[in-house]
This record gives sequence, structure tokens and C-alpha cells, in this order.
Amino acid sequence: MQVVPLNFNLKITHRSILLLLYIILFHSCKSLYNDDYAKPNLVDKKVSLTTKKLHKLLFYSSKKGFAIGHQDATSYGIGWNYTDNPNIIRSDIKEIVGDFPAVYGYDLGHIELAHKANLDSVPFDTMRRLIIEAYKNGSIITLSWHLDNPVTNGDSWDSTSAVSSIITGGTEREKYELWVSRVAGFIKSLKYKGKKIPVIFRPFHEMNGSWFWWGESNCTAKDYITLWQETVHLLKDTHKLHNIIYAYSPNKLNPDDDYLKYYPGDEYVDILGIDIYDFNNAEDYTKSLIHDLDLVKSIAIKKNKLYAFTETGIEKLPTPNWFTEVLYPNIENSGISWILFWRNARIDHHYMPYKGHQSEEDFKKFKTLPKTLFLNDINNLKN
Ligand code: BMA
Repeated sequence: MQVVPLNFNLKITHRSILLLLYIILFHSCKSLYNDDYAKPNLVDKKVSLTTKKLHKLLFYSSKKGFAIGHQDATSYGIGWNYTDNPNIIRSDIKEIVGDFPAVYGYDLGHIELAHKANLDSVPFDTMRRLIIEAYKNGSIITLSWHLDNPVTNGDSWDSTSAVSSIITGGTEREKYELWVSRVAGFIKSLKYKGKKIPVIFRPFHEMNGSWFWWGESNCTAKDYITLWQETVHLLKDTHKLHNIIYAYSPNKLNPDDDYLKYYPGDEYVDILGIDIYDFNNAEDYTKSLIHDLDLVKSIAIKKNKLYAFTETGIEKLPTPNWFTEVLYPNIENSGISWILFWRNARIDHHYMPYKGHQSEEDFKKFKTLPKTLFLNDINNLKN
């Protein structure tokens, strides 16, 4: 019998473990990509595996249809608020069609001030709990940020010029870095089974409109781009967050608008988006849907990026059959990964039907159409 020295044995075991680990790692990396889904060039080169999987899911949702999203889906609805009964997860969508949305939008406005609740009174502790629950069930999370004006301490709609004051060298730079660190702290705290939850971050949206302080005529495109790029660097490099996919979302394009005027560059954007609302003018809305979504699609295809309908809706849903007759035919073949309907805040400010609403039946019909993907549908895509 050959006597093998103990440390030789140990070496073998060590090597075999390493080999095994390598094989596992190699296989798990390899299996993420295939002939349809090539490795994307994401903003964050150190992006986590769960975030890569989120991107892949968004790719497949765009092939199959589009994921249905709702802002503050589980935070509140018409006649209820999660905080009144935290044992039940409700959603106006679920109560109508029997399934949850596939995408949940949440807004971080006022996290920068270290407030306990966001600008729409959703406590951040509640938001965290709801995000974790949504992710656990398979949903996709997208975060917007209606942050206050750092110069005046007014709100997002205080259009006093501020962008040049918060980029490097600006008088409020230190304050802005503190604000971003609070955003980072919240995103860092979103964990499930010990891993950070992947999120789509969509800051400084609708910049081609002039209603926000980061919008058209309140800052130059050059400063906007610097702000975006520096914000990405702060989150990714300073705060070492690797669970973020970045989405750029101008508002509906006016005839002279250039979609790429504020575009921070391919190395700073993962998803191209657009926000278009129907202000009780189906003809105008339809025109924008056709033109803008088509334009975003062609730019995204050239850039090899995914694209999405990042905000939409018609307040109070006064138009009969809006979902099936105005919206669906115009987005059916658009190739968007998801569509996000705005929040159900009040009877006079809501974008989704609720039990007893006149659009309930129309929304049920919308759910049965081939391209609409709710939570169960996107969970099936993962198999
Ligand atoms: C707007 C409105 C506001 C809200 C803001 C941020 O469109 O819904 O009431 O505060 O979004 O969610």
C-alpha cells in the first residue's frame, strides 16, 4: 500500500474543490447567455448575477409581450393603505384581475432629506418591506426619484436652476453627495436571502419638459449629462452598488425635440424609456405612441439596448375601453419590455381601475390579450 503524505492529500482536495468551483461558476455564467440573448454591455461592469438575470428577464418579457407595472402598486389604492393593515398585501390590479403586476414602481423622493416617508407619504420602512415582498414573489422593481430642489429646498417642481450647483465644483455639491449617499443607503438595504435586490433606477426623468428643476430651460444639456454621469459614478464606484440597471426617460417628444439631447451616453444608460400621458386626447396620445415608441425602438435597436414605456396613463380613466382600444393596439408590437401605469392616489388622481370602476371590465379584457404580462406570466418566463 502506498503511503500518501498528508499534505499531498490536502493539496488534491484543495485542487479538486477549486476545479469544482470553477466548473460550477463557468456553467452558471455560460448558461445565462444563448443564441437569442447575447451578453449585454451594461453600465456597471461589476454588476451582480441577480441584476444580470433581471436584464435577461426584461429581454424575454419584450420578446413575449410587455410586463405590466403600477406605481406604488402595493403601498395604497383607492380606499386602502398598506399601513392600515400590514398583514395583507393588496393591489388594485390584483383585486380586479386576480394577479399582481409584474413591475412595481416606487419613488425615493425625500429619502435625500432623511425623512421617514416619501413625498407621497409612503414610509421608507414600508417601501423596503413591500419591495422585498415583491421581489420574493418574482416582480421587477423600478425606482424614480422626485428629489427636492437642493438650492431652494423647494420641491422637484421648483424650477429654480440647481443642476450647475450640484455637479463637481458647485456650491451645493457636498449636500448632493450626502443626498446620493442616502439613496445608496436605501438601495443597499434592499436585500433578499442575503443578496441585494436588483433595481431599475430612473432618476431625473422627463428632462425635456420644463416642470422639474433638472428639466429643459432650467439647466443645460451638458450639465444634465454631467449630473447623470456623476450620479452613476457615486452609486457604482463610491458606494459600490452593483445591483442597479439605469433607465433614461424623456417625456413625450414635441416636434422639435431630440430624444438624445440629454442622453448621458451608452456607457451610462442601460434602458431607453419614454413617459407619455393621455391628457384626454386619444388622437394626440395615439400619435405620440406611434411616433415616439417607434423612434425609441429604432434608437435602442441601434444601440443594442432594451427599451420601455416608463410612465403612462390617463387620469381617472374617463375614456371607455381605453386599455383595449386606445392603448393596446398602439403598443402591441412595440417591443417595449414593460409599461408602468402611474399611481392610484385618490378618486381624483388614479390611473388604474379599482373594484367598481367603469373601466374594470375593459382592464380584465386587457389582461387576456396576448401581450400583457402580469406576475404569473413573467414567472413562467423564468422557467
Ligand atoms: C406626480 C403626482 C404627484 C406625486 C408625484 C410623485 O405625477 O402623482 O401627486 O407626488 O407624481 O409620485
